[in-house]
Amino acid sequence: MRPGGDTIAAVATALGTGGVGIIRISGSDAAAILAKVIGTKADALRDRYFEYGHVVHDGHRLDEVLFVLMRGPRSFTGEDVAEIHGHGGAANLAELLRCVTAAGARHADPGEFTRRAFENRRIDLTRAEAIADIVNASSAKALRVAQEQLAGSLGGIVNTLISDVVELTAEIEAGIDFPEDGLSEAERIKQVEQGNDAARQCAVLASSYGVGRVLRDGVDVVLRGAVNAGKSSLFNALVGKERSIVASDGGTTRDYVEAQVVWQGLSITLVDTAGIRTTSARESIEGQGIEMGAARAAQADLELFVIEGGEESEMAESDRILIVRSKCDLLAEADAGQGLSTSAKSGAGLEGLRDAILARVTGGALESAEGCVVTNERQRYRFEAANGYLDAASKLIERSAPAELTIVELNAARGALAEITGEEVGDEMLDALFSRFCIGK
Ligand SMILES: Nc1nc2c(ncn2[C@@H]2O[C@H](COP(=O)(O)OP(=O)(O)OP(=O)(O)O)[C@@H](O)[C@H]2O)c(=O)[nH]1
Ligand SMILES: [Mg+2]
Repeated sequence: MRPGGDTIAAVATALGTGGVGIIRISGSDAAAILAKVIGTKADALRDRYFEYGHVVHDGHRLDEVLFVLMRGPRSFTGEDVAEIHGHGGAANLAELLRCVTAAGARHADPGEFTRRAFENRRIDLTRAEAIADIVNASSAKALRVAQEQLAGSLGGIVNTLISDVVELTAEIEAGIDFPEDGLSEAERIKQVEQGNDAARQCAVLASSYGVGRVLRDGVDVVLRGAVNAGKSSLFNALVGKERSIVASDGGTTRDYVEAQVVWQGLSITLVDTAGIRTTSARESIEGQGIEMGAARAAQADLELFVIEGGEESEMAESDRILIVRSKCDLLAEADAGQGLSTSAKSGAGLEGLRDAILARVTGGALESAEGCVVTNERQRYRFEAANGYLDAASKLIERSAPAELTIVELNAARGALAEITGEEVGDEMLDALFSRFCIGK
């Protein structure tokens, strides 16, 4: 904790043109710096009052602004926080920020405001991470999960788990202090169940990361297949506009083409790639395109392998490969081959394809993920670790092992959980975590 650390400032709004842009200042000199740039006295500034004025530098009016001072500890960072709402636009905000730093503030590091909020115990780590997720949310579902986490849903669950573990530890410690009381069989079974129950909750949360990651980051879905298979036509039909060039001669798509869609609130990046065929050296541009497509497909969450209806697929369907038959409108009778039949021309099968893609990338868990889900790997690893320790503790209780051994496991579980909320966490981890934030957050 470092309340009253030096005073930091940054542009808090997105850079670019906009009606209004905000400079945020936090630290013990926030009031003095605000007063200086506005041309007033610090004790004339009222707490939590939105006021009108001008930022003046060297007797020269820089901008007409609204400003507010929020005295700590009832502020976002827990310190004195000032905001100057000027006109948007990168040049104007850069001038205002220069004026604020000339008055004594230092440029904030990425995520430094949120880090101060965490260090001054205004928010726990799950809520700090939720702020970054809200800012970066690219779909409605990602936003909802992040908003729930900001509201404290995950932090609340972790705190309940921690108290359960602490309670179980206390019971077991009592057994060491008063061995003569002994532990009845029923009590022992109850303790095993408590341990198992907490372990199970940790396992469920850890595995929710599969859906959480998809909700937060969206997924990449790549269309691949032989030249002329109808990939670009299918891509355009799924995107809903003529984004990729379609032509009857093979080798039309060279570079890969990307487009973002949002289906059922989930962000999906569709990627069209160059058709696969053996190319001679003369056609090496196409060869490079094919290689780029293969590399892009290797990073994707799901590959749609497109084959023309009626043809045999040389590719086997798997967890990350979905076989899609194109041009089914050209077939006289329904195609009973492997994969989903579609037609970019008639639109047949497209709805089914969308559903199949969503089912694949979410493991069918999209709807059940309405509650609390884990959205980052850091949290997942800690829940997995806690699950392991709790499982070990339960097994020790079950076979009446010495209480000291069980307590070691329970303490480790509590430690792993406390790292999720940030109660027990090292500076290195905080540095890594907050450096991923953008400046001004
Ligand atoms: N009848 C019919 N023709 C289609 C359909 N989809 C694509 N085609 C035709 O098939 C040809 C190739 O389509 P593209 O979408 O360019 O195929 P591609 O797989 O992207 O081809 P490359 O980029 O060259 O590998 C074009 O002449 C399209 O009009 C469809 O659903 N029905
Ligand atoms: Mg193409």
